Amino acid sequence: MNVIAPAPNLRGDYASAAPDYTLAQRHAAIPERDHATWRELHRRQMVLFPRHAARAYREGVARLDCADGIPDLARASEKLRETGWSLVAVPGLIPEDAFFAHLSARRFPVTNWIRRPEEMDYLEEPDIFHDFLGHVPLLTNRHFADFLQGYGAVGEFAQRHGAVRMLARLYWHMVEFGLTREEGEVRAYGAGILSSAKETVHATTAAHLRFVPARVLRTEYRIDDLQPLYFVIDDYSELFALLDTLPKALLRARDAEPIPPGAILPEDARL
Ligand code: HBI
Ligand code: FE
Repeated sequence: MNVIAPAPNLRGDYASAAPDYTLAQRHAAIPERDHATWRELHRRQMVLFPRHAARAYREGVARLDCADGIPDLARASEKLRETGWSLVAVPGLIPEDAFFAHLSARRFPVTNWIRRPEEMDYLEEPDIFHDFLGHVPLLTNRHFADFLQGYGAVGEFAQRHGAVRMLARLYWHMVEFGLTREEGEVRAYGAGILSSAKETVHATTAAHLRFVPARVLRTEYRIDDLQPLYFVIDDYSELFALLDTLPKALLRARDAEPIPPGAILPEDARL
């Protein structure tokens, strides 16, 4: 109880959260107008997915079957049994150590509130639409699900070695804004892309670079605009495979010069 918000301007109910920042979702108490906001956001994104979203993501969305309103997190967790993940409700952004601890225990923190109707196109904090429709579908994919747990487990190392920033870049460029290639077509799987109508259309037509882990760990990002540049994998197993060498790669990235957002280097492989 009496947990402190990670930043004073966050809108979630941090006072009701447990020390691990979880709280009860209270699904039955969600007002109808919030379900209506969900349905409209969901409908708008579904139209874009056949053309822009990766296959594994679309399969996950179908599995979750959540067009009718804000999902009940306990019931949705049952659909993640195969990959061993469960969903927990949180008030919003939580401190890094708590976030990493949840991921390394295969618990995905989902914000328990949804945006206001005037924020359909953009809001600064993640809400349940971003957290759930953006992130949860890929938790049905074994390689991605294993990668995300491993990402969380490396968090403690990163904190001890002053490399959280580099680790956060990996999350940003791959978990939030990652793309993959399917039969020669670039498709989105990142949550920041697929929870935003504008970014969904932009991402598949913007500048693309082949995913190179060391490059991504050095690449800074902006949080207030469409991304100028995206990194493309061929398979989710590439993310899992990089975990073994991630601690060393974080230290190298920490000691290297950062690359500004959108910069293209002579050695970069454009797609
Ligand atoms: N908390 N709820 C929530 N969601 C996030 O994506 C999140 C967070 N806290 C910290 C954080 N992300 C990042 O700083 C880490 O990925 C590094
Ligand atoms: Fe996110």
